[in-house]
Amino acid sequence: MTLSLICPTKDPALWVAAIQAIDPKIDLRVWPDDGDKADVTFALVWAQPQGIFSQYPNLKVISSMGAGVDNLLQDGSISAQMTVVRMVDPRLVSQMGDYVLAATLNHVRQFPDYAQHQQQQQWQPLPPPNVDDVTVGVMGLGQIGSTVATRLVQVGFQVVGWSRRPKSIANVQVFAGQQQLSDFLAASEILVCLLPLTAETENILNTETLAQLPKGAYVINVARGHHLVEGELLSLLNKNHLSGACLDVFRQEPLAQDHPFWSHPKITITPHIASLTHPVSVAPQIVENYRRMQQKQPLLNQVDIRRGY
Ligand code: NDP
Ligand code: OXD
Repeated sequence: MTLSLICPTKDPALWVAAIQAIDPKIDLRVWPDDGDKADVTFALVWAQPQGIFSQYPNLKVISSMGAGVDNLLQDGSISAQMTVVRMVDPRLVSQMGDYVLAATLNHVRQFPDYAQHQQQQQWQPLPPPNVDDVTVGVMGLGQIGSTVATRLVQVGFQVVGWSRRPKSIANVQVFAGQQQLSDFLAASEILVCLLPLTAETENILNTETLAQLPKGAYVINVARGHHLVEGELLSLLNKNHLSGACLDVFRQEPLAQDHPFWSHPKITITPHIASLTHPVSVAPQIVENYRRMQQKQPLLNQVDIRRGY
């Protein structure tokens, strides 16, 4: 039994070291030099070449190196004998909370306005808003979204959330399903997207939904670029229905050199760094799943392939 790392866009060295530090006996190989593909039963993957899994006749477990599995699940070579699992990393969740708090407070305390005033050497105090007068809407209340919502509550924001199924989170008003989406949007003065990318959520941030946000709303997309219809966001910003956006993810990454987002005065962009899986933090769950696979036990953090997350 062999574990192969298939991650052409990541440096595998830290992952290999983190796994070996827990269990040096695991036969660990790195694609493309992973020897006889028939030995490989467990693949740890990120941005794998599409179609690659058909080369591995005995592959049982495909473990995403990240939380999102949208790219992975598009791979037509995942067969019925393979189980897909993903990372649930407390460190990644906490980093995402930091990012969303930074973006919300940066907007609420008008730092972009003061940056412009500074350039013009303008001493111009603006009325300081209170966080408890601002409602933040979190779309997606899973491992990450529910914790982010709680962090926002702790800072003092009013918080509403939206998920597929109803749920209870202290001090968060939760809306569920398509039938409650409009009420959720109408309440969200700052919208944070933390949905997985699925057939149902692709393009969910579009004219129809964004226009239902209150006038002057601010949009933070930290989920996936394909949630957002970029031209429709630009149009609502240019018409002043939206006051700004903070975007960490894009339909095409890296963002094209001539993309209008680079220079738009109301858009802040970061290069898909809102939070990153940390190999040392997730190595125990990888090794645990490898052991469970060997002992034919249920795996941790399984993905429902049909549901798409
Ligand atoms: P989870 O799978 O734990 O949670 C997903 C949430 O979205 C659940 O609350 C689910 O509802 C809800 N949801 C799914 N589909 C729908 C739908 N059609 N309508 C309404 N709600 C829906 O995901 P995570 O919290 O772990 O991660 C979320 C995403 O964050 C990842 O998929 C990834 O794309 C992104 N991400 C981005 C990073 C970055 O650096 N920018 C880093 C890490 C993740 P329910 O609870 O009812 O099932
Ligand atoms: C992830 C990501 O899904 O980094 O983990 O986007």
